[in-house]
Amino acid sequence: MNIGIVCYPTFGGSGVVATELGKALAAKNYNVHFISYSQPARLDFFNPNVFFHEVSIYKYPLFEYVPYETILASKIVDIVKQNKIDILHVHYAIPHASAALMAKNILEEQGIHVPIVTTLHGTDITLVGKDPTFEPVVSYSINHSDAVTAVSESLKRDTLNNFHIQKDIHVIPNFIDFSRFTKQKKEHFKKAIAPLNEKILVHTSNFRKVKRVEDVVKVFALIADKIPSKLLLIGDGPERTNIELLCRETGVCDRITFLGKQEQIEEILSVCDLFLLTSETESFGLAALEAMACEVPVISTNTGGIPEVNVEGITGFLSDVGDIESMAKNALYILSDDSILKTFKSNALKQAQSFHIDKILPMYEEVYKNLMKQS
Ligand code: GMT
Repeated sequence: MNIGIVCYPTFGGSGVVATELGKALAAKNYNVHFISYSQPARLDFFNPNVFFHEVSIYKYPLFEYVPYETILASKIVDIVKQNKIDILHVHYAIPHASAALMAKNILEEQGIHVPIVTTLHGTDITLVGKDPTFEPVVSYSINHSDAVTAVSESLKRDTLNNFHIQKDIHVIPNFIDFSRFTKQKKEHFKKAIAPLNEKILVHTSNFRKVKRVEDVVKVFALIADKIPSKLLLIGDGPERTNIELLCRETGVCDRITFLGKQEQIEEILSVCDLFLLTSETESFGLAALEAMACEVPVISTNTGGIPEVNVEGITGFLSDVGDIESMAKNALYILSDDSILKTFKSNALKQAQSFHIDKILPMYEEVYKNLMKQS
């Protein structure tokens, strides 16, 4: 089967899920054609079943804003025809689902039928998509996709609450490829980061406002006041400067390291003791799941789909958004006793195993096969 995957190429979130899904499908002998405006971050290897098609941005003086959706739709038409694409799977509704629908209609007129699967990831529904600027197009795109999936029960509920939906939404959770995300022996990393055997806390994100990274720093300041510890901040984004200023103000700058964007995140997670996720909204929290796969328990907010991943009192703890004291108290409970920490670490791994790619991939295959039967 030939599958087209339309996604963002960026680190984290929907782009990572799309890329990992494509890689896994290619390993099962599907031909996978990625369509994006640049090479997805984790698509940095050779596989004879994987193809990448770049959407080249056409610049013209009249276009203050390049009409990306139109360019993407035209590219999809071309790729579907040239590569006999059987299924087009788009990740993140805006503008991928509407561009795919436009392409589908054009192809239909030429006698080519290509079913569209739209996977909703989070901010395409919760933050950006429900804004009146996008809502009618997002509602239309969901209703006219041939199949729709959401990465958590919570995201499905949000979609039904915020949009006028007549379509069935299948929940297919995000997944972990354990051949990559597994605890590795990296003692030299640990020694370099925490030479006095301090506890190592970590946060990874795109440093957008929705992540409330300032809360990570505030929680860490309360923890560092009580036990020797270090904080690694991985990623980059618009809030980075504000976070750096806050680090200085709170006086914990010397114990915080900004690592920027990291490719081999699993190597760093392997030496960490606790993951902090303080988001305002989070449809799933893939970053937390990746940490758990590397045996790192999670202190998080209880928003969106996070409770479907992080289990209260088992793999970590969940607090209300902004409740810094509660998050710090829970973190100290886990970190203060090595036997408690060990239990949480092993629980985190066990819970992550329920999201093993081998369990989740067949759910997507089932969706594809049902659509093929109907075609
Ligand atoms: O905002 C982000 O974190 C990126 C965003 C995306 O769609 O690119 O991530 C969303 O999708 C991820 C993969 O399904 C989920 O794990 C994240 O929870 C979700 N982010 C939010 O809901 C804020």
